[in-house]
Amino acid sequence: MNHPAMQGLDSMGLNTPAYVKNAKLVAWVADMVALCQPDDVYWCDGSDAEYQRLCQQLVAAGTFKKLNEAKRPNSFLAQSDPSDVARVEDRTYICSAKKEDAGPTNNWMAPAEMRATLQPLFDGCMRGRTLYVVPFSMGPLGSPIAHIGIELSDSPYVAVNMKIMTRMGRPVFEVLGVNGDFVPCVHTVGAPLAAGQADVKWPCNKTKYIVHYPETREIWSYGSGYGGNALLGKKCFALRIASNMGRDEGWLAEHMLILGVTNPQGKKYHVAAAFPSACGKTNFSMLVPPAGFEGWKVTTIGDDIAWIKPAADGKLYAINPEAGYFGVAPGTNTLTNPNCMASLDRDVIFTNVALTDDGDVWWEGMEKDSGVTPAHLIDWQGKDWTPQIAKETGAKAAHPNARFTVAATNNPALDSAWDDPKGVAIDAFIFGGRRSTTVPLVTEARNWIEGVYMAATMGSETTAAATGQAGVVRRDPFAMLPFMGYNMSDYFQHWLTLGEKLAASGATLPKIYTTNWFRKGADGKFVWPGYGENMRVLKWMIDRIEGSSDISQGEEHFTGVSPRYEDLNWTGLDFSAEQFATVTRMDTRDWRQELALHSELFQQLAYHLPKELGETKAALEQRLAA
Ligand code: SAT
Ligand code: MN
Repeated sequence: MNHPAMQGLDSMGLNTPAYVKNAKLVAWVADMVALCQPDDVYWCDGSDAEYQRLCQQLVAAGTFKKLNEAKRPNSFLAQSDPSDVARVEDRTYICSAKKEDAGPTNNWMAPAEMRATLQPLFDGCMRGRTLYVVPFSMGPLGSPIAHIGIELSDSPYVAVNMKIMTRMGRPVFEVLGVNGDFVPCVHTVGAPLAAGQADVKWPCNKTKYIVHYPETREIWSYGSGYGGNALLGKKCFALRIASNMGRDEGWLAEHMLILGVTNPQGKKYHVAAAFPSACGKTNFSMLVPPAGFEGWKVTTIGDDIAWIKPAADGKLYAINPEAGYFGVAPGTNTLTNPNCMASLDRDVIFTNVALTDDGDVWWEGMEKDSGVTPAHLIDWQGKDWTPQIAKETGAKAAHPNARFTVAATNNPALDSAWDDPKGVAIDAFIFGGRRSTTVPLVTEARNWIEGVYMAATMGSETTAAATGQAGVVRRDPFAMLPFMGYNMSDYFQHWLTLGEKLAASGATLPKIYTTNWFRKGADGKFVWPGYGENMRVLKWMIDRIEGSSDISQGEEHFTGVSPRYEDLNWTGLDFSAEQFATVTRMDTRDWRQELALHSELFQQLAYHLPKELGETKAALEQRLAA
């Protein structure tokens, strides 16, 4: 190795620890240091002492507020720049060599052109700051399903969040060894400091780029310090880059929670469920079975991302590549998600929630727990907030996309196999959109191809998890629209091919369901109670998987099989047949419009669209006409 980095590490100020032996890694860090010109380089070891030190440093810098130790031990609040509060989909790029390989749903720029664009932005971008080398494993260290990434970031906020969200620290270098491979992830807030210039609480840049080079498996992120824009193990690696790895290697990287559900006889099932951002994946993954479901238990393997690989036994095994939850705070309370609230008792980083006068946190929805709204708060923008101000101006105390970062091990409902390198065998997939009309509570696909069709054509109303207008219906295939790392139609084909292979091996394929918890009544209010009550739907799915129960029949209609009122267990819930009809009704006129939107989607995705999907649509249209 003739790279300057290997000749005079110390003279270049890389501070490389002696235990780091990977020449490719050191050479890359040297290159990035030369480009970004940080004042210092710090290699994270992932220790608790380091976490505490960095948090103290963030407190001193004004980025973190230490919360009241008696009320919320070992917890901090960050309030971001008001312009940096969510993922920026219009600034997110898949820079494959060929435009067709990024596909019509992604922003694309030729790699050389993007590199030329980013070069001047990254040149000196970390001046006056420390570059943190953040080694992390997505998935249990050393698991055959896991992969390693190294994030270089000038944000200590990123370093401490990555400590919670991933297996981060020194053991990663051991797995990496001398020749091991890693996904290089470079992140900067894009706010270099001149000599003597004071820093701001939340440095970021108006210009933002979230860039992926799928062929070389690189991630470059510029200008944002928030969530999925900056914690590059999450959406950038575990979904956009990993979807490319999965296509090449025959596995799936999905925007799915993973849960275990155990029946009163002790039999356990595993379900992976895809919902768009901020549609309740965390809540579903921590579901507490309601009255009428005594003896049932739901346990969490993951709340956001699943890596799923076929094994020799013909089953699909899933791991959660993450180690923590970056969940939406507003709306979370002991009624909607008691396990989550218990997880948040201590050791949490909160971002963009409100601060109470006694040094604790608050967000909209918490009043349902205590019955009262605090008389005074500091809102997420650092301004005074009172119920009166909220009434007059509509100001929210917490940003609608305010988040908590917390370790999975804080979750009282954590599954005993959550960290198992083998993963868990999946019995069913669920795809759930947020739709106020048209789509019924739950439908089982008749077969794998129809299931892929349902997932591919899923629509959903947008949420605050992305900047832009919330509440607009858009097609969100597999809940992967913002996270797909290659051409969407090739991804549909990947799912079809996987199903074909599994079927050919004689395996029983997981069943595929679609759900919609979000149908509204004439009064504009949600009809289905959701949250824990979703257990009623989950149990019906398990009845269907078992195929033995006498209430498992359901009723076939033109898109699949749905339960009749009498097929669900209603013990403990007052929900009338009429209300049930409101959330399950299939209106022919609505569905004609819906299928027209599927046609529109298929036109957009025409390049490489699998012919099976067109055929399935034609069959649907025929059944609808009949
Ligand atoms: O900001 S994140 O991308 O991590 C959250 C989300 O959109 O699901
Ligand atoms: Mn998500």
